[in-house]
Amino acid sequence: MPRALITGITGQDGLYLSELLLSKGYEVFGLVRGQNNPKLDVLRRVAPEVQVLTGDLTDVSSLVRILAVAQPDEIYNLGAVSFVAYSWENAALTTDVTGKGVLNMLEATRLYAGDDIEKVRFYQASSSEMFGKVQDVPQRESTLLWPRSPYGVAKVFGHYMTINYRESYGMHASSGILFNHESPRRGPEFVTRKVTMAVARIKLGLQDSLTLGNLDAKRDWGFAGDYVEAMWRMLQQPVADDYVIATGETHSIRDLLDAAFKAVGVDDWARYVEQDPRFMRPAEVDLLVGDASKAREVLGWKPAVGFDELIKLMVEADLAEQSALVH
Ligand code: NAP
Ligand code: G4F
Repeated sequence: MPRALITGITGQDGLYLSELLLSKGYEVFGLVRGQNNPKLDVLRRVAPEVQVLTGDLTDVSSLVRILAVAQPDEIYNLGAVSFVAYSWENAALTTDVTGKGVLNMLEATRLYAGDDIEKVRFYQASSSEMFGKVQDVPQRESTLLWPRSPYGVAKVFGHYMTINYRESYGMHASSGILFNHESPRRGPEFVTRKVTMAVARIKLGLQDSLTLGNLDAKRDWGFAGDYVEAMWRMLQQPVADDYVIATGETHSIRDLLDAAFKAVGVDDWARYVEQDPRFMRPAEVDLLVGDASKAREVLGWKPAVGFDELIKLMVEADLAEQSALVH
């Protein structure tokens, strides 16, 4: 039975990846932060077979201890401060967790592997946010990185450190440069879920309006369930490498509003939506759209869920969740 360790297991991707690995017969260990993590209940409900180990990406000794217990064949480093807007207000924390946390995990992995570096495979959750002020359209693995947020800068550090461990020590370390991916498990602070929750609540008469920031930014949005499959495929390759994972389609926040309100039969959403500078960012990433042809050719990966279907399924999940709360 292969053994996997996932950091960030209580997050959106950690939950989907746990389900995927368990369905493939893996023994799954998850690093969980904090003495009473409120998201642990969801993990226990979704994937009760996961073995929980307590630690923190900023605490190297906890990582060394966890690796000694889990003895993993594969490590998926998904843990991060992942909300871009928050990263300006908490730049040092974001640097410590999202940036230096990757180095901590790589170094703990190197110590764990000892003389047998081939015994373990490492996945780093890199991000399309690293492209920032984009230098190519669409963005691919070779596109120059130009991050626009403390989060993006921290991800660039982790990305290059992962490449450095591959080149310096021969570690099987791969980075997935994942474009935005969403689901009903997405945190409510991210724009897709903020919109689908609000639309569901407006439909149910629980809320009157929705306040957003920049409506013109464009993102390449896919379904998280499809994207964790790509992570796993990367670690099954004979040689480690970096891959863009994306749908190749881009949509604005306005398109997102069209799709979400359409799912509840509303064509004219303008009367429900307000804008507030509070939700604008000091520096915006205007346009993301990825070219995932390398992943398609080498990994045989392609997304199954399209944009309209994704937003509809998120609205439907939020309608069910919000109605259950009131009834
Ligand atoms: P998420 O839902 O925000 O989950 C982040 C996870 O990181 C949570 O489990 C969180 O645990 C954990 N974490 C935070 N601080 C930690 C620390 N100090 N030590 C250990 N764990 C810590 O993020 P996601 O959407 O699943 O994304 C997974 C990864 O992919 C992240 O690295 C993210 O930056 C990256 N990524 C995401 C996307 C996307 O569109 N979703 C795209 C590209 C890259 P708590 O329960 O303790 O908060
Ligand atoms: O949903 P978002 O907060 O996601 P963002 O910043 O693109 O980051 C996500 O994707 C990255 C991959 O590219 C990940 F690495 C990262 O961890 C995270 O998962 O914002 C999307 C867009 C932005 O342009 C933002 O300015 O939506 C715009 N937006 C407009 N109004 C808003 C809002 N975003 C949020 N969160 N809230 C608003 O009210």
